[in-house]
Amino acid sequence: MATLNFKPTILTLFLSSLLILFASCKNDEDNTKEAEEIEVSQTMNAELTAPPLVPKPTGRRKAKKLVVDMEVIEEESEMTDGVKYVYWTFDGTVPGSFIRTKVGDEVEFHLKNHPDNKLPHNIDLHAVNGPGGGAESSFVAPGHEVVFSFKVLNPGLYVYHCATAPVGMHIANGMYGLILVEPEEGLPEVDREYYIMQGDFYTKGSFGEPGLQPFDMQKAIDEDADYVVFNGKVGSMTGDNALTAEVGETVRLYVGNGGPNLVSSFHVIGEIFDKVYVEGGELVNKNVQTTLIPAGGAAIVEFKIEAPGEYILVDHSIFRAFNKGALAQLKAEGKENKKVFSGKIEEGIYQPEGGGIQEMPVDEDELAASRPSDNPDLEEKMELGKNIYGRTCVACHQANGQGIPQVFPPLAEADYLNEDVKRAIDIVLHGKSGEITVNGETYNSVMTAQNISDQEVANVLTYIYNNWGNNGTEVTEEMVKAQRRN
Ligand code: HEC
Ligand SMILES: [Cu+2]
Repeated sequence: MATLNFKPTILTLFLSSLLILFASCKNDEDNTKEAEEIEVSQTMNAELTAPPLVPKPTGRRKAKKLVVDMEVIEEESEMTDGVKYVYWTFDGTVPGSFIRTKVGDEVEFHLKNHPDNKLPHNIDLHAVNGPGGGAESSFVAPGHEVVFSFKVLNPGLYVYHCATAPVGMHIANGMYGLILVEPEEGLPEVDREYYIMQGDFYTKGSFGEPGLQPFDMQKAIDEDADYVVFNGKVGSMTGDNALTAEVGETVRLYVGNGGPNLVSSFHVIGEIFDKVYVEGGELVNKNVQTTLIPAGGAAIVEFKIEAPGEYILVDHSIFRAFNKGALAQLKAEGKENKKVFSGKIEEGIYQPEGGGIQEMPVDEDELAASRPSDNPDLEEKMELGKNIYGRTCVACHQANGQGIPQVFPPLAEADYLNEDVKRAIDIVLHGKSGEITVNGETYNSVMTAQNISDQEVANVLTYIYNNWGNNGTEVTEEMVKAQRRN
């Protein structure tokens, strides 16, 4: 009996798999075909948002004629403290406004080029089925406006960018953004959504060199980036601008990479991506630590926040994170979940290397202007110290001196600090490595010597000692000089 049944079974299997194969091929073709056939009901102005915000989900709404209104703006802005750059932008931000559509929408795109601009621009949307992604039809000179339209057929997260020659230069100056095409039924609901885009920048001066920095074509050709940043500048999402979420919430990040050159190894320190829509398409991967985001590509990542604290978003090509700016923060508030957090996290905490981590520029003019009187009073010292803290120490020791568990020791209510002021001065002057214990936790990492004047050391330490529950020591320039001689 068994042998008799064998052949028909195999044959049935074979035939049915053929059928499935055939059906699924047919299905794929049908998808865009069907999308083409979707009727649009009304006209609606697209909600556009500046990063890191995302427009409202399309939910169950029907396909519409969606009017997108964008303006190209060339403007000077800040790359990092004391460093300026002339950005070319869609809507005045890097990345440009987030566009949210759904399959079947007919997008009527209005692209304006501000009359104060110097150059023509255009837009190539990767969500477009058509030559140049709209580039040819959207070429627009300063003081003009063009209109073109397209129907969105394929769901996914797509990059748009300027494609005017020299293309690399327009992208390098910040001309990119994301357009999301939701499936007809919409994406599953989540609690928070954010918009993040990485980009590499090439400047005449090296990282942190103050002043207005022009674009450096040769470095761009050599792919030798001075800045690798999220959302157009160093610290766009740190400190007061950090992303936020609450414990128990699901977070969805729309992550793009404008390039022009570098591929991003996108990672969140302390989290695991529950879901990744690989390359922004339909394929969902689960339980991912680091996802690759090509230049001119994107990914959607989702995770649930299990424990409160700070999560650090990085390009895990890690020198880019700690030395070129590719670092952002997500702060999660809520109840401790000891069970989850005392267990192992994804890959252990990264042991940062000391070398020039986030070494912030010193602007000589700014310094001169802020030179205090010969005998600054405590209030003045606190003010100056706060500035220095914000410029140099905050990157590691964090906004309220709380540090980062296992990586950067706290300066708030820190027994190690309060025990010995000479030792603290020494650490700022000469750096520190080897194991130390602060508030019962051991740290074994490297702090590089801080390249700041004696007076600045005095001010910043005075600020720290007179804050966050520390013992109120006032550190004088003389005390620092004495340690410097030691
Ligand atoms: C690049 C990251 C980084 C920067 C910037 C940095 N530190 Fe640190 N700091 C560390 C690390 C790491 C340690 C622990 C070193 C070890 O494990 O031996 C440390 C230790 C310390 C300590 C002793 C431990 C404690 O908690 O009291 C003090 C004091 C301190 N830093 C002050 C400062 C001050 C002031 C600044 C700014 C002027 C600063 N640090 C900038 C990384 C940094
Ligand atoms: Cu352009």
